Amino acid sequence: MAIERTFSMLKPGVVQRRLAGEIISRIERKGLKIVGLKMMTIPRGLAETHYAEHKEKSFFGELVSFITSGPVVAMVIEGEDSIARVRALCGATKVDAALPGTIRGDYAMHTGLNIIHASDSPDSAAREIGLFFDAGEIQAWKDHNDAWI
Ligand code: D4T
Repeated sequence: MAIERTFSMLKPGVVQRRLAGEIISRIERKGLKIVGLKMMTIPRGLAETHYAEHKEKSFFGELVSFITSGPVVAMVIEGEDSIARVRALCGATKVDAALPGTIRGDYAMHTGLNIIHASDSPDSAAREIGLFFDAGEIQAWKDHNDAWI
């Protein structure tokens, strides 16, 4: 398995619900490394670029309005097979399919407000990290827990 970097984002509502720490803890406890972290309010243009693949979908307008409606917490997460592993921690996109024990399964009631985003492929991860982070905002740090996790 390769060491990968992936992009994840706690969507609007997580900060308001005081859940940011709890959810970030789940990512850390898994053994993944946070190498980039910032709170931001996403400008409309960036939201439209980020979700460009959904431009023709009926929910696109609501999606962009929601994602720009309040602060998000953007993260770059590093670790073995991290793209698939962060997606697994998040659970299914549709909240009816998101199992208890996953972040969406435990904290979300509506698919349109499904609480967390995570890149779904190496290409998306590279693209999304580049959209949200400058190279200087990402910290490479040595993990001395490697032997234990
Ligand atoms: P994000 O991008 O939020 O991590 O979601 P996923 O990668 O898991 O899923 P996605 O791109 O298919 O959906 C993007 C975003 O749109 C919302 N959505 C999705 C919605 O409101 N209704 C829908 O039917 C679907 C499929 C939720 C996530």
